[in-house]
Amino acid sequence: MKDFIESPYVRDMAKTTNNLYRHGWDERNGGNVSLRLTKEEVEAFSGTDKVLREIPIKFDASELAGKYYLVTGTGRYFKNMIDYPERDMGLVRISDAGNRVDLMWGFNDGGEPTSEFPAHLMSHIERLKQNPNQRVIMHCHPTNLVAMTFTVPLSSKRFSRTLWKMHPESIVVFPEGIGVIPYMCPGTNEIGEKTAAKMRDFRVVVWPHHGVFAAGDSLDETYGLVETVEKSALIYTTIQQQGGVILQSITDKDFRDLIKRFDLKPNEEFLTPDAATELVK
Ligand code: 2HA
Ligand code: ZN
Repeated sequence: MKDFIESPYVRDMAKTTNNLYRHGWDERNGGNVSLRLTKEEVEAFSGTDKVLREIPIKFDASELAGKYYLVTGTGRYFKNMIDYPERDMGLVRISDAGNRVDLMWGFNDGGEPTSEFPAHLMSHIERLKQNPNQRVIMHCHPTNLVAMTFTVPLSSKRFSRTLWKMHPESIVVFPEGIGVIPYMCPGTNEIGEKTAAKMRDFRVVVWPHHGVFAAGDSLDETYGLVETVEKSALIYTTIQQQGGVILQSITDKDFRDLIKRFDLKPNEEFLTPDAATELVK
């Protein structure tokens, strides 16, 4: 039996956090990721069968009792995670009472889960209700999307339609659109609650002037979702640098063609243009 450090989960987490760093979306200790694993997946590797430490959490996670999460550590740099996985990430199991986690592997210098862990767990609860295959919550700071939160009105519809119009891939990859919450203090249960509420309808929730929370079935898929959102935000930013005058764009008729071609179930409310949310007048 291989040790947990040799599992594909640790390797994929190390690779993903490294990609997030190299993309410039997770400077210093910015960003955090959690990946749900099943009991069977954990038990297929050695070194995960005893509780190393009990770590209290400031949120009632009893709905997730017994579930396992591989999660990045508070204060850890994504730049380093690939070299020090056993120090900078940990495998935790939610206790039956939901008020602490059992550390099963990792955080070997005394570390603890990310400061955004309550927001992750609240989002996991909501995404599991929508789709039991959802396993990943990813928080990062994609530059162009964050920049847009200073210049574009903070409306989910406005952001969604603007990004959809930047590239045909956008409506294909996030047909439900993206959610935007007001600016709030990070690391609090309040921002976690607001984020999770939006996760009912969206896999991507924008934190204005800060970053994004994204959900998905796998690390690769969640990363790809953020990549697609950020690519559209980069195109938007580049348009502004070219003078900002839009002469032509992807139209609502083009959306209809994409919906038909890719058999999409888009957010109907966001499909209807209204004056307040239009990019191209
Ligand atoms: O983990 O990005 O929002 C560091 C952060 C907090
Ligand atoms: Zn952050």
